[in-house]
Amino acid sequence: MSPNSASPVSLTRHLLEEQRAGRINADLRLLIEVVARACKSISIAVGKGALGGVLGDAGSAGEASINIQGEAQKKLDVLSNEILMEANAWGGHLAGLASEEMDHSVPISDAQPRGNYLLLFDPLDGSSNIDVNISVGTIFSVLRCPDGVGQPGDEHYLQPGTDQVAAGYCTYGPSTMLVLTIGHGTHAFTLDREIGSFVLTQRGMTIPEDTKEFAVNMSNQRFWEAPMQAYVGDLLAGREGPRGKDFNMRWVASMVADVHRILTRGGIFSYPLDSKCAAKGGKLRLMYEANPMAFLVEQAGGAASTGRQRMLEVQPTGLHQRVPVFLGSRAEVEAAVKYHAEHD
Ligand code: AHM
Ligand code: MG
Repeated sequence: MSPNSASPVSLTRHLLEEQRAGRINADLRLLIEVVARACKSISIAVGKGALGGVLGDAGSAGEASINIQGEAQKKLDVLSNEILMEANAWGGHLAGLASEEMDHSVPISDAQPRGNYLLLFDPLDGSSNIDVNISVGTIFSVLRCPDGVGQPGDEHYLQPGTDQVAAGYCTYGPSTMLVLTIGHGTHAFTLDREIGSFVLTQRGMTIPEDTKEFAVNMSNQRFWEAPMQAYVGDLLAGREGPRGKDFNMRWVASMVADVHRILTRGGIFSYPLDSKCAAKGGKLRLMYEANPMAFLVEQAGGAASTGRQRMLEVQPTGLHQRVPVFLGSRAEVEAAVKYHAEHD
């Protein structure tokens, strides 16, 4: 097929065009290609399901394997982490990597090809859904390694989300899709399984400003803070309540799938502070989940907040720090933030 404008645009061509336009350098382009390749491998492993012998918990002799988050790991959590680590450690574009599944970041050793970026990832988000064949995903974020740092430690990753140079996720659902931003819009690519490449299927995703759909785990309602109680109470009151419209609710319990729906048709996603997770600061992780999603959502015209602060401006204090999350349609996120301001 001739490379004219009507032919499908592969991820490779899209990134080369971004490089030619001066929006990305060759190193970052190649780093994203390596991440995308690793996601293809994860997609294959996830897609095999029970036939691949990869379902169920990791660990042996009845002993569950527990990660740094205190959560039992699935076999596919471990496998996905290994795939991303192996592909990227030798990619030549990184100074270090950090994963939701590992206690500390890993610097690229002198024996390996080295670059200037830091990669953070949640290798398989929503992994409680694996065994029931519901969408899961990989989330990633790219930062610059600070100048003059040879072997980056955990502290060098503690940069606010505004410093991200790229972020994205790959969703393993009915189709495998990669959604990416390098700070110039949010674009979606669908994996063409026959030719094995990601093809641009939505340029410039745009989240509708208003919505009638919210996503939250309602079973936590009694543990929420007062502003969240008031906000959701008014959503549930529907057209007779102060919001004056009926709201619908959706909750996949896979952040990637919930955020993908919101990027596609609008909505608000929230995982607020509750008395169960208050000591940890929230449920979702700032560096591996909230910041990359906030970057993607803002680049699609939406908003992302902790309820009290713009997500991307939070100064991280720990690699595995947790935060409350509200993101999606701009006007709805602003409404949720207003409830917090009024109740504080
Ligand atoms: P994980 O990284 O351990 O998979 O946890 C994150 C997931 C998100 O994908 C999802 O939004 C949330 O946890 C669901 O939480 P809950 O089971 O409390 O509804
Ligand atoms: Mg996760």
